[in-house]
Amino acid sequence: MTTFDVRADALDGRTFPPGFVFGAATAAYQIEGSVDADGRGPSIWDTFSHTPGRTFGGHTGDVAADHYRRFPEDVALMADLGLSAYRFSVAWPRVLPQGAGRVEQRGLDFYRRLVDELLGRGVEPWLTLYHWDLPQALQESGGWTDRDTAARFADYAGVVVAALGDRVRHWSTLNEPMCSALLGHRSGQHAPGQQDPVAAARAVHHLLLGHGLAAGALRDAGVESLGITLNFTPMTPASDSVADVDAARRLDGQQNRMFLEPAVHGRYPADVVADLTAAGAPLPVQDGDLDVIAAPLDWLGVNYYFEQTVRVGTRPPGRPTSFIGGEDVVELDPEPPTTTMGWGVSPEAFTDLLLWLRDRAPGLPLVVTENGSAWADEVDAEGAVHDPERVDYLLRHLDAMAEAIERGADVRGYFAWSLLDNYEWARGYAQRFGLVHVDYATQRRTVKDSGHTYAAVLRRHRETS
Ligand code: IFM
Repeated sequence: MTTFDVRADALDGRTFPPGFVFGAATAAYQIEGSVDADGRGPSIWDTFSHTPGRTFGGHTGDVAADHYRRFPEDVALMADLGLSAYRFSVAWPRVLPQGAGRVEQRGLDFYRRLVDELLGRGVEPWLTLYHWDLPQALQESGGWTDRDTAARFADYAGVVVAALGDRVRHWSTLNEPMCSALLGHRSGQHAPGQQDPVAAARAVHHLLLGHGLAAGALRDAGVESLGITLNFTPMTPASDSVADVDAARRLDGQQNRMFLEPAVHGRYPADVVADLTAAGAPLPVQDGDLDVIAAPLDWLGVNYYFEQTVRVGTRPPGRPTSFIGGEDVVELDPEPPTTTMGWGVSPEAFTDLLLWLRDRAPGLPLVVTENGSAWADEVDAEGAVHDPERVDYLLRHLDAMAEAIERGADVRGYFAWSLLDNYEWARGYAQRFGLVHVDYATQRRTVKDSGHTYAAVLRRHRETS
């Protein structure tokens, strides 16, 4: 038995349902590089990352993990790890360089080659249409604040499904619309870097409308496994004071329920509607929109990293809130250990979240589409990457998920974030989330201890199910 098998034994007594999908996830702008290749147009992330002062060290996704050119090597790594699935995103500006109109066949061909490589290696592709890289041309006409962008997204979905629908079974519309809308338009930490509550509320609704319209296009093309990925952060009040409890309610409303409830139940939560209206940033809902947004789903993608404790108070200078009307709410620093992102480690909250979703979205299968942690990894003199903190995080979260499954949460899959170290948006390359280390100077890949441990867990699952 290897060291990694021994560590995987930490899950002893836990089994996962037969057919459970174990994979890893990435996103286009975070790994591909080759931003000028084969007719790709610029995205809002090219613009943002090239704007001085926006990202850590001025880092951009220009080269990233060079996956655009190295994808066969990366797919071989996935197969070696024993992954049954790979979640990736398609870059809209590779397919439609101007966001609409002319289709760039070379962009589609790249994803067809990637998908064929995956299928050839027995790795099931899980495709996400939008992981934050809006074509810059659409931003010029308002981006997600413009209702028309939702229709353009549906057109793009139709183009991609026409090209890849014969070989990709699992489709997701959006990744984490909360981040696109609120980090992109309220706190300005993400592209397009706006700090405008009215724009943020408009982006929320148009992203969700785009999801619903794209879901329709995918269904029309015969897609039978369709989801949306939302990022959930459980919000805990720092005290039982009325003000702190209300602060947690408000942030929970915008972080979690504002996206879940329309997508699953076709309604915005009444308290969130009231909060946004009171803040002068109403959701621009038109007749019939919520029916479109509530397009039937086959699964809900769940991204979970940490829980957050909040209280009312004065925010630290230079830390704009991500929430509309959240200027009086402070996010507390978590107890150690914290990841290099500054996030806490709370597997129990993961179990609770999955059980909460079991009750909030009854009958809807859940797929954990992201879960992972960033630590300061280094390749040692023997060429190994020992990342005990990530091994611990991984095993404790798998255990927490198994606990939720035993208690009735219908979880069908788990994708580790991330396959590779990659471009962590505004935090640049300083944050390493990969199961596989990337040396950005040489692009050399090294499987970390966590990658070996995950492979051992997957081996055991195959042997016991
Ligand atoms: O890297 C991101 C990913 O793009 C979206 N979900 C969270 C990850 C870690 O921050």
